[in-house]
Amino acid sequence: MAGKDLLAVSANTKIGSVNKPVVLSTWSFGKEANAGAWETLGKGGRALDAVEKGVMVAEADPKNHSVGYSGLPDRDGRVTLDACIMDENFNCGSVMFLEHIVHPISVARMVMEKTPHIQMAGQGALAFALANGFEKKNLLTPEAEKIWRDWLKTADYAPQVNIEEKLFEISKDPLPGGPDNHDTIGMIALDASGNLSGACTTSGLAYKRHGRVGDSPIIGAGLYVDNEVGAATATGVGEEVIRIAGAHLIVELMRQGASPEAACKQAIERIVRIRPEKAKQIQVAFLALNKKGEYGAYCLRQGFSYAVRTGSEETIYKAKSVY
Ligand code: SD4
Repeated sequence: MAGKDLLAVSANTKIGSVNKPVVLSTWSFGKEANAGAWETLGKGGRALDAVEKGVMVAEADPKNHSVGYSGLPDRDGRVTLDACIMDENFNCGSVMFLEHIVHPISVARMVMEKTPHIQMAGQGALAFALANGFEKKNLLTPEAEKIWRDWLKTADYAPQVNIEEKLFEISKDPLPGGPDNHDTIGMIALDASGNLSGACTTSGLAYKRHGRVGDSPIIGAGLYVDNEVGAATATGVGEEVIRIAGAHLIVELMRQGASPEAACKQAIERIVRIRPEKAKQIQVAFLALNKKGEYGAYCLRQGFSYAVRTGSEETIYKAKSVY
């Protein structure tokens, strides 16, 4: 990432008028995804279309080993994907534990629009996708497979009480590409009509147990949108996000008057309060946007950045952190 556009602040200040359209995404790779979203938002298009198109950029990127195609696999070598999407009318759709599909976000949207359901998982979700024209593809690229095979050399498959602790210690077990290349993309947007939507998509924690599902496809945890109030999304260790229903919590805090950054901070502080020891060892980050187009973020550990696009301006911010 270019150092010059990495600002050590984490909230905009345009209060009193609505800052729209605007789109923000987790991590610095969100910059390319925002550009994808801007093709829709910049023309006055709908936030829902923008966030779907935007995160598809990350899902298809072979250099991104944490989302979609070329995501790092679970410990059995299987790439399993989680994604969800939510619009301005509380419509939402989700897929989890989905294999072989490059764009899980579009399957999630199809669940939302073509079924009476919200969540679909595993083989059933795959069958639904294939029946609706999605193509089956091997998502494990040679590069991701090599990274996994290198991990296997030291991986301990024997069941242990604290094996998850070991896997979650991001700082001790950095993934290739550095600290900005290991996580979910969550994207939230406010369109020219003043409507909010969001999308969240991931291959989840690398080397997770086969069948593990994180926060990213859980409405209210990895993503939540209330068009009267705002939207929030999450990245990091999903178990801790689910435990506090993170994205929903942040939206409710904004409803009570908190700024986006203050709401994210309170959610992070709740994680610290309920799991103080674990909180020191993992990363969780939240990103929020309110109805006025104000945005902000907060994270547990230093190192979380996020990308914001407003008009022709594209900025990568570094979020404030507890540790
Ligand atoms: C998850 N929040 O599955 C997602 C992404 C992740 O390290 O694994 N981040 O928990």
